[in-house]
Order: sequence, then structure tokens, then C-alpha cells
Amino acid sequence: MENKQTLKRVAAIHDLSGFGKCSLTVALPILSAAGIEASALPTAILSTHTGGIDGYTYLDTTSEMRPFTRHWQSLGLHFDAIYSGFLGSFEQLDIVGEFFDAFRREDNLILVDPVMADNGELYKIFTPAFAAGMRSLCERAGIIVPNITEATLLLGESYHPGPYEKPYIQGLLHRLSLLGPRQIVLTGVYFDDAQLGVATFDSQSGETAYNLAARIPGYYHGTGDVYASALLAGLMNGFSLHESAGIAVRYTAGSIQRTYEAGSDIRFGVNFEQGFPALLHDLHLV
Ligand code: PXL
Repeated sequence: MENKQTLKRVAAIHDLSGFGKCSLTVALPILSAAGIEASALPTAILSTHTGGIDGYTYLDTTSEMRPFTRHWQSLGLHFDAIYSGFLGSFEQLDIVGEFFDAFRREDNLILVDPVMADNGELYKIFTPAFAAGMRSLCERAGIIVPNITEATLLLGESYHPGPYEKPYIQGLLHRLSLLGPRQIVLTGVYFDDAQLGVATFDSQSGETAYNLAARIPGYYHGTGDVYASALLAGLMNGFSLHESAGIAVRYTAGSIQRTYEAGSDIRFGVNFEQGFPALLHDLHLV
């Protein structure tokens, strides 16, 4: 039966990395496949992402962002969610905050993925000052999706590699929620070498939950973006935080598994495309 409902609309604020499957090149297809209209506010245009590939081009699109915002405002657009990820300059922290102010409504969701670091290290283009600015942006979000490295940077704490203990993870979730966001999804959580996944916390219900999947060796690029995009697809389709976190864990783990089995270059992104049938089934869309 044809679905006559108006589509939910998301503003996706990320870079466009032409090759390598991350940020906009995964957020837009995942949201679209999940029946959500996605608008793109690009933060930078690169030939590839910066994770282990040398010689990439980098066009900072900061100067376009306020004009995009003003034009979208002049059209009277509204967004059911605003979803920010990789930002292309320090100044964009303010600009994205202004975008939130321009389009924030009682009933929309602001999701910040504070993309800036992994495995205990800031990505090479970011500075500690950027991490402090990202904390201010997270304070204005309804939900944040940091990995453990990003969580420690947001909190000004030192990073420890895992495996982790539950009390440590619960402490991180609690301290992150004190920054302001109602909901926290912490990625890269593991208690042993067999499984890896996420911990979720909702400060309104006080509920903490875990979603783990079998761990596959290797660091696959772009999986944070695949994860956050699928999480938002779940939330926009009416699933709870815990359910959406689980849907996104299964989808991301499946994408990694296919890539591992194919023996692809881990820098070139994961095979998320062939997971769409299972994702749509999990979202009860087919
Ligand atoms: O997936 C995070 C990400 C997004 N965009 C660019 C990146 C990275 C991580 O390295 O380099 C350009």
C-alpha cells in the first residue's frame, strides 16, 4: 500500500568525501532508504576522507553555510531532525549552533555526532580547542553519539583503551548527560574481546542499556557515520532509543561482516549498501 504520510525531513550537516564512504555519502543513502527526506548542508568537500589515505583535496565550505541557512529559512523549511557530524573548520562550531537556533522546534531532534577522534587520538586536522568547542555544541543537542575517545575529550578526561568495566561506562554516560543532552549513545564499548557495541542512556527515564555484537578485527573506516545514520533512521521511524541503538548495531555489524568477508581495503569504507533489505525489515518498512 502506498504510504501517503508526509516524509520526515532531516538536515544532514557533514562533509562530502567523494571516495571512501563516510559522512554525507553514507548518511544520505541510509536516511533515504529508511524513507526519510534528507537535505545536505556540506561542511567541506574532499576527494577522500582523511583516515589513512594521503594526498586528499580539501575545500572548506564554511563561507557557504550561513547563506544556506538563510536561504532555507527564507523557504520556511522545517526539519524533524538536525544531524551534524564532521565539521570542516573551527568557525563552523558557531555556525552549526546558529543553524540549531534557526531550526530548533519543540518537537524536533538535534543529534550531534562529535566527530573528531578515535583510538585515543584526535583526527590530525583537529586541535584541543576544537574539542572544547565541540563540547559547547553537544551542550545544545538532544542526543549525542560519541565514541569513547570523543567522550573523554568532551569531558576533559584522559583516554584509556579497553576492555572496559560497566561502572566506568555508566560513569561516562552520566557525566556526558550532565553536559545537557537528554540521550547519550556511546559507541566502541566492549567488556571483552568477543563483542563490541554501544551503551545508551536516557537521563529522563534513567535507563542504561547495552547493545553488543560479535567483534570483527580491524578498524573499518566510516562505521561511526553508518551507525549514527542508522540510529537516526530508527528514531525517525518511531523506535525507542534502545531499539534504534540495536537496529543500528545489527546494521553496522552486518556491513562490517560483509566487508571483512570480501577482504576489501578497510580504508575504503564498509559495504552498507547490501544491508538495506535487512535494515528495512528491521525498521518494519517492508
Ligand atoms: O567518518 C568520520 C570522518 C568524516 N569525514 C572525514 C573524515 C572522517 C574521519 O577520518 O576524515 C573527512
